[in-house]
Amino acid sequence: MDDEKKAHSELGLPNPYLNSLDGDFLYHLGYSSLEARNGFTKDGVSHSFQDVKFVVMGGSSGRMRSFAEVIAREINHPVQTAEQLDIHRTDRYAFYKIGPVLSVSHGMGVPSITILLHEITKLLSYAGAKDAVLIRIGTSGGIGVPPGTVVITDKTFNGFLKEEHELVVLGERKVRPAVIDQELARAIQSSQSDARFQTVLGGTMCTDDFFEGQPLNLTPIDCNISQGRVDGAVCEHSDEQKMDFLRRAHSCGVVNIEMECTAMSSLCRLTGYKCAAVCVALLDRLKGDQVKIQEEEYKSFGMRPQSLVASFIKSRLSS
Ligand code: R2B
Ligand code: URA
Repeated sequence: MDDEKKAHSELGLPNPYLNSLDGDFLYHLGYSSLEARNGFTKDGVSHSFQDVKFVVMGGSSGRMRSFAEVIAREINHPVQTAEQLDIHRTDRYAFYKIGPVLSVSHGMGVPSITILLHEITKLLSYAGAKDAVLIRIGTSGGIGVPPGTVVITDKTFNGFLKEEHELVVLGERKVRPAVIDQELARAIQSSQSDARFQTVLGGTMCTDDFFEGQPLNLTPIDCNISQGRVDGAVCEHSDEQKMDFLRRAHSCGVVNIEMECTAMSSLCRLTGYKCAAVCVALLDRLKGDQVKIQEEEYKSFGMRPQSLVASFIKSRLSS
């Protein structure tokens, strides 16, 4: 189907085939379109997705369990324990509902977050929660920023340093714009209440691999060095090439590297949801590749995006 002629479904999502589905089962979440529309029951209590205003996503299930409790405290939710807030139906993604906030894990990398984004945006649309915002809280490798800095993404780049997301559909390469909401990024930065850490607005590069590069039929020298690590099980580029690439990325405005942001920004642009990425830098990649961080520091760094996003949600809910 031609991009320009693409019809929207009655839901407002850019897929006309959704109109003819006789019920839609969101297989990886374990909820149906009927439950998204009408609500569901847990422990004898009725819940609805219609009131969802924020979907906070992060790679690990533990982080999203922690965030469920953090946000419950911040917004004085009547239920405060993760066990009671837990609404997961499958083992694929951790899933908590804290009033108007969903706390969901997305796993590692573009394929994993993409599946979640398709299902969660359908869930929100079936429920009529069309103005919900999606925020990824995560970890990343910094470029030219000290470890512990929280980066709020204002541009999302792929491994070619383009503000695009590439995918292969029906045997052909498809390129979609990967742009992110500036106003939301600035609003998150200005809601910081804990002054014990630095935040920066900056570019985030999304890669399909933590170590070498993306699994495309290109040599790394074609500039697609991606995270460019030289400490993977395989490495076919030199440390000098890595440093050249990281410096080039930095000169394009990239201040951190992670593995999901272009998929999120491009899919959210198409589905009409605003999104943001708030990731702490665990290391400065200009100084090395190994993530050698003490457990206590890792935990405290990991809490920073949670604290910032909790302040943002609290301020939005009280305004
Ligand atoms: C950041 O950290 C993970 C890899 O360690 C990945 O999910 C990401 O984006
Ligand atoms: N996550 C990444 O994707 N890269 C890093 O260097 C650290 C965390």
